[in-house]
Amino acid sequence: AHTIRLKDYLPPAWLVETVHLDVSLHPSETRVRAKLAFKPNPESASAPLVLDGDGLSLMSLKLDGAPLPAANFVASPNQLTIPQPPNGPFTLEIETLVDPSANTQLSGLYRSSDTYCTQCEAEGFRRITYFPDRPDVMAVYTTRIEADRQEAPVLLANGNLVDSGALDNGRHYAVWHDPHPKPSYLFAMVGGDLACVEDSFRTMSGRDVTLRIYVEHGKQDRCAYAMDSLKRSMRWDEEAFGREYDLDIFMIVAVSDFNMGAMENKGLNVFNDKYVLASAETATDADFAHIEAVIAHEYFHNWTGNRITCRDWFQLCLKEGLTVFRDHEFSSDMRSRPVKRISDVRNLRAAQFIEDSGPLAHPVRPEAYKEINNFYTTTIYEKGAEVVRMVHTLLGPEKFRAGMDLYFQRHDGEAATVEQFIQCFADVTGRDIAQFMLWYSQAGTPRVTVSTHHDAAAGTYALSLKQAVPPTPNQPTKSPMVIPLVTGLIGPDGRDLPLVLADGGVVRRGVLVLHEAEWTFTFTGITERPVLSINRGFSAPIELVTDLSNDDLAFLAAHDSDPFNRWQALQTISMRLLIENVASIRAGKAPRSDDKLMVALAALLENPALEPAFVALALVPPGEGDIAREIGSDIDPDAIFQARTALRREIGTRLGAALSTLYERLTVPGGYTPDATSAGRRALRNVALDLMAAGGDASAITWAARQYDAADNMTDRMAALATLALHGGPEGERALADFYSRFEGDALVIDKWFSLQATIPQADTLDKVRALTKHAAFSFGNPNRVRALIGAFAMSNVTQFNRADGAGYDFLAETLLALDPKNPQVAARMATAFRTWRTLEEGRRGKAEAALKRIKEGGELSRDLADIVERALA
Ligand code: DPP
Ligand code: ZN
Repeated sequence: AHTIRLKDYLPPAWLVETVHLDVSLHPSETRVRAKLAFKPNPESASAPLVLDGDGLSLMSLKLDGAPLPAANFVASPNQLTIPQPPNGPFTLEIETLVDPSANTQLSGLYRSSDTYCTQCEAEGFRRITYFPDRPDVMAVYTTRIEADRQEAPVLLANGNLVDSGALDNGRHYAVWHDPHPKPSYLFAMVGGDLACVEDSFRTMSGRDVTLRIYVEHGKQDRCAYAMDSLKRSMRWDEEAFGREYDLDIFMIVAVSDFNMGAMENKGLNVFNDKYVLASAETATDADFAHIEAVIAHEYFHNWTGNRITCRDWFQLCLKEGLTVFRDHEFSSDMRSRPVKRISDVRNLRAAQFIEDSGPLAHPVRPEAYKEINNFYTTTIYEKGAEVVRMVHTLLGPEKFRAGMDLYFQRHDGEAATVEQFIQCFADVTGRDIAQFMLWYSQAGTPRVTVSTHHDAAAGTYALSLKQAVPPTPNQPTKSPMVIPLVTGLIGPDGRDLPLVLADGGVVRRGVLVLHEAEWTFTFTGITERPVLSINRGFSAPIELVTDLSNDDLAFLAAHDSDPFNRWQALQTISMRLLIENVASIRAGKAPRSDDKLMVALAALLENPALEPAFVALALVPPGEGDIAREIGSDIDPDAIFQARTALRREIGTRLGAALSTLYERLTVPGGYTPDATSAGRRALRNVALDLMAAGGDASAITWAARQYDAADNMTDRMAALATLALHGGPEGERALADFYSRFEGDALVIDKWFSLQATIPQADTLDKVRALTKHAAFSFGNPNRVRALIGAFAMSNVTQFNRADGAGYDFLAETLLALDPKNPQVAARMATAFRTWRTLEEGRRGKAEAALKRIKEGGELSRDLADIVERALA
């Protein structure tokens, strides 16, 4: 397929001022009449009119009100060209016919359980009508929808409702007008028989906004948390960024078939129902936290994405990285900041660092793509957010806010670039941005190596830093980056020492900035040997290698004023042990245990000053993927699993008494509430239970069974189920069967049942997963179901997906070939499970490569799947 490059960007030759859509909904023959007012772009040379399409049937075409003779245009399903358009403004009336029921790709106009809905990002609008389907063409939309009143009593589109009424033959219509010019990817419309929950919000300037969440009938009682999250998001954006909502109504529609998490269409967000629906009985604490974060994320897009959009898709991080940063900050303010930061970094390492170290690595702003849908990645989103966080760290909160204010003021209503965004921060500080831009253009995770030297006689402490960015696809060599490292030196009494540089320089807010490939910072007035705490709060998204001893790390775990580094210190000690034990296990030797680690973990359990959610995170050893990344090559997933299991067993047995005390003490009184404090207690209690079971404590199985039966909420029930399924033998079987019959009618809960079974690290799991693909509740047509079963197996069951006999790879290959013709986006996303294949030991590597080649040669692949497979093999 054709490669699209950033350097080839040209402004559009034609702009669209207004779009009038008239859509007559029908299950298989929906008629779309689009009236588009074009005008030449004064900033570009005159050119033919070339409109994008995707699988369209053109029914009629008029220019300035008159049918256009066939000789004057060329139409195919994927393009409409008018070689010689008028010299000035003109209108085009395009009539197309689309089949929503046949749309299994879930891009464009489709049906989800009888509801008509749309998904236009990135390039779905061209599946509805011919259009210059690119984000720098921004128009004012008026949408008239007509439908059978019985089939679709609710008719929604972007903006404000301006008209509605009855028609003949049981049909009716609604007209929506959105006064804010927007790119086509933000268009949305919905038609269906939906229930609605309504609330309102008074904005900072005193305007009342109607808030509505539309869901399937009978699900209204599961919207309360989403609605509350929306109101808190609206308030927070006013307080933290001065941003007010700008229409009279804000609507969210929950649908059950959705490729992404949710979509920020102007005034009409469409959501995957898993990020809306929640009740104590059906959603876990993690689900509640995700709902809060996704509701906030989509709402925040109204300013970072919609009011200011992207000039082209290479700038995707401009809206996504920035909006993720904003939703992380929101959740930090709503919950515990340190706990949020630790969870975010854990996710970053488990997904982005892995992506960044393999064949799918790409810069935060890519320079070329074949299929843009494949670039909605953790690098664009999460690393993109880290880059914005570094701007915040480098500038401090006041200057950061000033830069954001300038960005909103300068670019409101525009389609902007990453340079324009960063320039705003340069302008408020007078700093040069050239080197910082490398974070957008260079892929790969920088590795910073730290060595320290204390000279007691001179009272100096030298901190030597070296950075290197590893090669990534098409980027063999790299330049040094700007790396902000929040740093502290901790004295023997556990307190931070003043940071005074020998050259008289001042360290503001503890931020040391590494600009060079190598640099030494020397501090004075340091008479006693301090312990270094560096990259506090994970101030830069880097791999850090230090010369800290395990005793230093244990000291940090106990004394660091930075909670992130307290957690990190324990992770580092564990990682060192795990890596050593992986090597031992492969050499046929027994893994060793680490008394000091156990003492440090025991101290956590006894420290009442620590938040339970923090302790819960600290008790979980580094994940299998992290350990593999740290080892880097010749990976044996079974040895990693065994080393990690041995450590969990050790924690469970050595700390058993303290864990069982915690389990009994930490019960959460009263009924279930999803607040962070209660959730933290449940998290710690459930981690304790699972570690006791991992330690082989038979009473843990009894407790888990009791907890499973007695739970009044999904968090405790699901945690007990997971412990039973992993360690409980027949108790596990019984509980899984019970869970299914309890929640049979509830698809989102049954997804948890599929996922849990797919992630059990046992030899018969693949057979069970194969059998579950035939289960009545499973469907390849529903992305949530596919991700719950196949995605969980391929992405989260490291040992069974990477079976030594290659059967896990074969299963995924077969499945992807079957899924690709139906839903290429989901197939391509799951194919990224192969992204680490080159790091595997030889036997598995060969089998994974063979499976990838089988996919590649498996027939007519979608552009989405072909792109991932080709890059994985390159
Ligand atoms: N809906 C996706 C998101 O909000 C893509 N824009 O990230
Ligand atoms: Zn987004």
